[in-house]
Amino acid sequence: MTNSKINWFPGHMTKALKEMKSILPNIDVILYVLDSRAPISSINPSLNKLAQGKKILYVFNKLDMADEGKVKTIAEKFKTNESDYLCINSTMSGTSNLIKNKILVLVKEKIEKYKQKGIKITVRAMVVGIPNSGKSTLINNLCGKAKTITGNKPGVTKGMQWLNIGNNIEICDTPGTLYPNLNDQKVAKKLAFIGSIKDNIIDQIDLANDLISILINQYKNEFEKRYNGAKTLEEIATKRGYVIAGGEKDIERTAVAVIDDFRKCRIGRITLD
Ligand SMILES: Nc1nc2c(ncn2[C@@H]2O[C@H](COP(=O)(O)OP(=O)(O)O)[C@@H](O)[C@H]2O)c(=O)[nH]1
Ligand SMILES: [Mg+2]
Repeated sequence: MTNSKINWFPGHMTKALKEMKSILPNIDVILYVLDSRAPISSINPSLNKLAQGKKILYVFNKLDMADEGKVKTIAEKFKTNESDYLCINSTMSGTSNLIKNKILVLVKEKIEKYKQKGIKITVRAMVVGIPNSGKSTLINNLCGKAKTITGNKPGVTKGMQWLNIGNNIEICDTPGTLYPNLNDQKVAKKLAFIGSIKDNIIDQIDLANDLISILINQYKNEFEKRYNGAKTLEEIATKRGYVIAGGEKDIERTAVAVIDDFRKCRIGRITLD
């Protein structure tokens, strides 16, 4: 790995987690949106501590861009008594019912318990995840023609709205943004590859070099096919004819192009854990 270090303002994370902590008592299920191209890196360990005892539905999102076999192998490990998973493309219609069904199964015991007392409960869910994981897309998909519910009901925090998505489920209209733990630079790099961390704080050449070494290691065939056997930024620049005036290779442009190829799935459907 190269030396350029990715930093983050820890203040963001502290504030987000504090907000989450105040809302969590009112939530039955957390919809934890992960980017299937780097699902393990999309997890914030601090939330897991806060979320102890809550039901969690891990949503492996952007499956259409990821290595499906690898994602499913990883996802299986997230199925416990307290949690389940779904691998989806949340831009597609039809995923809404899959999610609702999973939510109802996770909260089945609570629903049954109240049913025996003659009470029909409303299940409350909240969408959380790191920036760009697809939280807003998922909320839009779940809402359809949802009705907004506000008011002085217990459990309704000021300024927060609940949306009735049917099947006696309400979801919080604003997602909980989680900031990734960038103390681990390997995690930070993977999130930078998929575009979850703003490019302007990262050296693009370093980033592309790191991406290339991971891809050659894990997705050799796909990489060689895309770049016709070229293995370095220099070689790719030559193959592509990326030169600046004077005939010098344009490595910066090549780096940006490789990162863009990765993000647009032109190298293939890739998952980096
Ligand atoms: N291909 C694909 N793109 C998605 C998916 N979910 C979200 N996106 C795209 O990812 C980008 C970020 O999504 P957004 O919902 O704004 O993420 P948020 O920051 O977590 O709210 C947008 O361009 C979405 O269209 C998915 O399942 N597949
Ligand atoms: Mg959003």
